[in-house]
Amino acid sequence: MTVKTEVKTYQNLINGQWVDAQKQEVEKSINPADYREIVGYVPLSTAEDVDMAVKAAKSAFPHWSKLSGGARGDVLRKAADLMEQRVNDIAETLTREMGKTLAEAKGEVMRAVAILRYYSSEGMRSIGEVIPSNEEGTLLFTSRSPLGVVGLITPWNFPVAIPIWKMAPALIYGNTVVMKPALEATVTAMKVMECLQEAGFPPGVINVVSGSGSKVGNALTEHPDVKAISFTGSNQVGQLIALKALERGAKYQLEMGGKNPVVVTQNADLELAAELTVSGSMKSSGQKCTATSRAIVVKEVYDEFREKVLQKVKGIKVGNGLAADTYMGPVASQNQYHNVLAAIQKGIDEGGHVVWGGKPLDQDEMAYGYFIEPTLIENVDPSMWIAQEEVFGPVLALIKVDSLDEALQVANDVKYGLSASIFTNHLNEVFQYLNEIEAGMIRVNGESSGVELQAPFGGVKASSTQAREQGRAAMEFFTTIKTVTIKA
Ligand code: UN1
Repeated sequence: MTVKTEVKTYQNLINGQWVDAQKQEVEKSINPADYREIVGYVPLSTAEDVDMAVKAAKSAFPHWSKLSGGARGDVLRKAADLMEQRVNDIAETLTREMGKTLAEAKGEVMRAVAILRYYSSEGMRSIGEVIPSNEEGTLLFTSRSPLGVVGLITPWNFPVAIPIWKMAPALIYGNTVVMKPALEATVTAMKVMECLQEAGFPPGVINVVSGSGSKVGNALTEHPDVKAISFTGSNQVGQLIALKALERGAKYQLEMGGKNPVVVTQNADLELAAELTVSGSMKSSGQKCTATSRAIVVKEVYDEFREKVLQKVKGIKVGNGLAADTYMGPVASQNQYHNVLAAIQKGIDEGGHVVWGGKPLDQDEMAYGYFIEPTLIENVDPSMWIAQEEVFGPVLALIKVDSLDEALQVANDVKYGLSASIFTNHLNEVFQYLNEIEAGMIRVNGESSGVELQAPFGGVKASSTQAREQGRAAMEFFTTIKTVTIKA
């Protein structure tokens, strides 16, 4: 990789203008595949910047919320077109800033384009129901109203799709937004915002303030004019947001961790199960809240499944995500690098046996990046740290069980409940799994990660709060119900 010399400084978007942070401070965003490369400088904002953005969003709300849903949708559609035209540039920036492969990055940008198109028509769909009244000559119905200014706090692992999947429904239902993208992937998020800004939203409808969670995220969560906070990220931060939001009566929506299982029974297509377990655990270097982190396999097929997974993992090409033959890029940051390696070490210390991987990679072009080998660990007891806690890295724990009953017990014996897969062609096993698994997103003969944008997304237990994202389910969070009675 050549080290780029011309580095751009990005600005916040407030009230329709690109502006520096009040304190003029910036932070560098670096390429995890080659940390000598600075992808851009991004503003380190403070509560003052947040306040300006919230004020702008608040003044933009009366006009934006009164526009017809069709008119709001026109702007979303225009943003989708602009983003589609820039797919290559945005995807390349995403790969350089966060590390995932270019193919995955392009897929993510196109997912965001599809989300914008999906929601662009949402403003013309039904937002209520007529309910028969018990009183004569009376019309009783519900309608949905926007909340006002909403705050969106988004993660670095999907810096294109997640801002859009929060922003598109927030906007189409008539809210105005202030977003704080994750600092590690702000350049990518800003390129997305350029498309939105050029699509022609009235000033103040969309605002972006870049900076740290402790300053910008906090200020947004605590601001009295922010009516709701939608957050995707860690449980630790999510809990703080929930407490603060609850205290001042703001609505909150949290999407947090997962410890997602794949269950494999003796009735599984083992080739398919192995292939999708490996892609579910290793794509994006395992940095998805929906990533597979445990393969729970019945003893009859354990050895055969293990061998198939091992062969596939051995064949994984790790490298710079920009190279066409790379399957797995680096992890996203130095922090991630240390955390993932420490998690692997914990697995080993507790008696786990590394079947493959487990070490950093630093030869040749990987010398200056945060590369870690795809890692398979077995001899994992369900009580071990590595079987309980989210690693958020390319690490798969193999757990051998006696039966589907035991597999379900192990699968459910964690604090999380986001996504879960089963591989089997036996109908009874499918139904037992659907009935008993504690998860929000369930796949039969499919990968645990990946979502369809028109369907509700979210988990149970510590993974999510209950208001779902995406599809029409997003309406629940981004609107409030008005029940209306009209007497003639
Ligand atoms: C996916 O599986 O493609 O932060 C999406 C995350 C999730 C999104 C997963 N909210 O990883």
